[in-house]
Amino acid sequence: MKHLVAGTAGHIDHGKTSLVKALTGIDTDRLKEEKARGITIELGFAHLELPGGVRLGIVDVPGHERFVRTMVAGAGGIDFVMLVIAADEGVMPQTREHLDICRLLGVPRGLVVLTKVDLVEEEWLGLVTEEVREYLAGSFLESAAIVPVSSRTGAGIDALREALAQMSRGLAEREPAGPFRLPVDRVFTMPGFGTVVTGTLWSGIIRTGDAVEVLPSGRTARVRGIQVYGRKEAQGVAGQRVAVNLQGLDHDEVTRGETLVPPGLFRATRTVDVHLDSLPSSRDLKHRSTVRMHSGTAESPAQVILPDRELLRPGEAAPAQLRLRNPLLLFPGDPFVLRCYSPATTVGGGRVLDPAPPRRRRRSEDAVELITALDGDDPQEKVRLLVRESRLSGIAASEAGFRSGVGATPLEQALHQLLSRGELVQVLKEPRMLLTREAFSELEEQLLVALNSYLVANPLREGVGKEELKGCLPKRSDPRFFGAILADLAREGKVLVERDLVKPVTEISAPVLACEGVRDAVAAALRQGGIEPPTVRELAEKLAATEKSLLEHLAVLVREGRAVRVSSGLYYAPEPLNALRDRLTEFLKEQGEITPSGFRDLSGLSRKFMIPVLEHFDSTKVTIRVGDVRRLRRG
Ligand SMILES: Nc1nc2c(ncn2[C@@H]2O[C@H](COP(=O)(O)OP(=O)(O)O)[C@@H](O)[C@H]2O)c(=O)[nH]1
Ligand SMILES: [Mg+2]
Repeated sequence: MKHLVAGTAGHIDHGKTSLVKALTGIDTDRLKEEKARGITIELGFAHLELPGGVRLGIVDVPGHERFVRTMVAGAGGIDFVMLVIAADEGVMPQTREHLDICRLLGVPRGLVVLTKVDLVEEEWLGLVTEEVREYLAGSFLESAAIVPVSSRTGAGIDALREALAQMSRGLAEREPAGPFRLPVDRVFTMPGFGTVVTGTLWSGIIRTGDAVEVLPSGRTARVRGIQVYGRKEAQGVAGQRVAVNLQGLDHDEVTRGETLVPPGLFRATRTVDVHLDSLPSSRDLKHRSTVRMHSGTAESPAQVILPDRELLRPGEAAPAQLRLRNPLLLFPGDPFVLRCYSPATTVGGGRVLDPAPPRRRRRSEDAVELITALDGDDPQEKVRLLVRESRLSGIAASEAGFRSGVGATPLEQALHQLLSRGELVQVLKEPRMLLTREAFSELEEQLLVALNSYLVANPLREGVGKEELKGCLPKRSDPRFFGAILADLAREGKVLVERDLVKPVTEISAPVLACEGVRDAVAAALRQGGIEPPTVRELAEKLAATEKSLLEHLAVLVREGRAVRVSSGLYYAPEPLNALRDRLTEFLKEQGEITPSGFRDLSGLSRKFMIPVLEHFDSTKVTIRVGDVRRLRRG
């Protein structure tokens, strides 16, 4: 059995509800007020079986201009439209508006039913048919069948049933792919059962026992039972009209406009990027104007942001951002309609391109490029530009899929290409986070700068702790990116990672060398030490630095003539060392030679200093060692 859903459309009193009754035997005007006033206020639902194994659900919509919003709710999700035009009146305002809405909602096909033919002459019928044909020229119903009927006499109803069967044969059932999605169009309570919601299932399969989340409210419930066209079923499938009995939810806790989805997968949004078509019959739509957005069974006041112009003229199309007062659950590709407040007319509509874009600067070329790509059909370009827009924050692969509407398989293919070409970098596995190569390099750069600045500020350290460096990532970036960035820096030989410490590799001491303050401190410590200065090890302890970095500082001080290397671990300030030399040469001039213990007495140095100093004077050719004594070396 093939399941399809058709919707009625057309001006009030043109005979839509009567037609549905003539076709199905079901009176869809159930409300007391509807009976009393003879008009449709709420959506009505009926169904019939057509030859060829088709079960056709019919959504009967109100034609009154005050209830266009209800019509929009009913027209969402239909497979084709029956445009009802009374033969005695012809095309009227809501005939036009409903046809516009169907076009904007992307209803793909339909047929036209000329009703009340019992009220007109044969000749008049010919004229009206011609008028209707002319009116439809250029629209998606241009070559649709026009079927004359009378619901009163039953004339033409069989022919209509045949036309419906033929149309249905040419239409494919919806693929029940993806998670289920049921925009609620009615809520009521059934004595003994509790809350029941109905709707046209847009995608997936909903089963008895399923957990559901109601969005945007976020309430959860469980499916206690399902009916499809009045019959109990274990499941409802995309394209069917279903009634779902919900457990754990009062009837006032869910309303029309909300959507049932599996829990935890989706979120409602207040900002959407869209492709916006303005109706040729509408008026100028200004940047920042407030309209009403209708999509599925939901609606919200919305502000229109035009990123690349001030004004959308009738008949033009443009990228736009809609800022919604109420959060709605929207998906890429969802059709929508925009209506003005006063007069309450339909001004345009289009398709959702990105259900969760950031707010951005207007006139951003990048943004327009992204929206345009999302409007196209190149999954790779969509993904690439979404990742580019995420800049240093990166974007999860699943989010790129959600925002672009690119399905799982094409998404994988696109990612595979982009990653293997190196245009994108995966920085995290779970969730799978993506950055562009440029953003990744920028983060690497920022870490290197942070590392260097740290070493300038802490000149006696030779590296930065990992945790400390991680904290240097920009706030927009996820600290969890750190691992991938550091690994890449190490792989490229830009840093050395030693256990918990990250060190620069090349020109290791450039920032350290630049630091005058540290060297001043070292030079001062040596001067203060006089003839018994702190050793390198002691200096390192005192200044909380590594010996390695101190040796770098000392090497510079030696070059600058501010320190003298006496042994590998001992440096002197020049003045006290020169004083020692002077005293020694004076002594040797008078005495000729000196023993180590003699030098100890002369200088007052302890053994620890005395030997290296004596050896230093030997190597600098002040003295010459002869056996156990030193003599002046004569140049
Ligand atoms: N003579 C005649 N009257 C009709 C026909 N179809 C509907 N009507 C009448 O037109 C009025 C409006 O019909 P209804 O189905 O409620 O129109 P809707 O507003 O489009 O749903 C009612 O009084 C109907 O009885 C028809 O085929 N022939
Ligand atoms: Mg009606």
